[in-house]
Amino acid sequence: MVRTYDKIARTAKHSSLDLKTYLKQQKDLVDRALDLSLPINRPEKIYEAMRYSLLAGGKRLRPILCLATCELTGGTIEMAMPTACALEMIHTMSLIHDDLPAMDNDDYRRGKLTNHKVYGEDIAILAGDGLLAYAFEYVASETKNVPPQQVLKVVALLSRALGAAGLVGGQVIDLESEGQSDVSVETLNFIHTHKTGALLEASVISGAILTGASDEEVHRLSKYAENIGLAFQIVDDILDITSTQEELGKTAGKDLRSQKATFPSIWGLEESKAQAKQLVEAAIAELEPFGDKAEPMVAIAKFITTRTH
Ligand code: GRG
Repeated sequence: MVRTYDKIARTAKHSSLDLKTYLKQQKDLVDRALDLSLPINRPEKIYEAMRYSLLAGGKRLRPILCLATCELTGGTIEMAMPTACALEMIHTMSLIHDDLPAMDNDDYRRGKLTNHKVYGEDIAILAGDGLLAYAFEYVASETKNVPPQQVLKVVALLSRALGAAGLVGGQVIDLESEGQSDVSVETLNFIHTHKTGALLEASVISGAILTGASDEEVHRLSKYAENIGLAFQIVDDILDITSTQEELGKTAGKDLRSQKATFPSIWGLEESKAQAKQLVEAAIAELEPFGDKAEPMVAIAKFITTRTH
């Protein structure tokens, strides 16, 4: 079946790279693909809850990164779209669970009420579980024109990024550190390389793995991801202080109120901004051997420090 997004992909090719236009085009592609990926079925309530959060907006940074590295290493949008969608399903499930009263207890996400505020805690937990399981089904059953061993590698990569070696582990240390006044930079780095960095890294690497990119290419992309992952989190901490709820689409100033250790609480705002800038420069340096083809990846790295939400 020729999916609608294949047709859009062909017309959405970027000529000279204007970051805003590029991000908008890629986001639109991803939004369409996500909408198609999860039709309502029985029991309607759970599909509605899953779609509520999946289609609630968001920057779609993780899928955009996956599509970009697939193209960068010689693949097509079509090859990477199921993985790109799965990354967003996984990210969305982690947001649903993170917002639950037992975790971060938040009422707003992506400018809307959180999933449990609309559907109740029981359904929100299940909506997250449903999205997580479906993400893997979707990669395995919808990826076309990619050798099976490369698809298998992506499945293993995503699983590792999610479990105790990734998101789950980072979240555990984050919960443990709450309310502690003496959290070290090392602990903060551990939390964020796992909680935020692992899935961003999987997003970057998965696009390249689908094309069978060389170890050298994957290594460079992994270093790029490590750097932008940390920069992304530092900026997230800065925005929690400097932005409004309207801009963020979620409760602002929460870190300060819950006395959470953040990069600005340790380094101050200016040093945090300088560190994020340095990390983005280091990320861009890793792309040098890719030449002009890496323009979108350079632009995405720059977006990390200029974003406002
Ligand atoms: C994976 C099984 C499993 C459990 C999840 C809840 C949890 C365990 C981990 C928390 C992970 C988490 C919520 C990390 C925060 C990452 C982060 C910075 C989110 C904001 O990302 P953006 O800015 O958001 O890309 P949008 O809305 O634009 O997508």
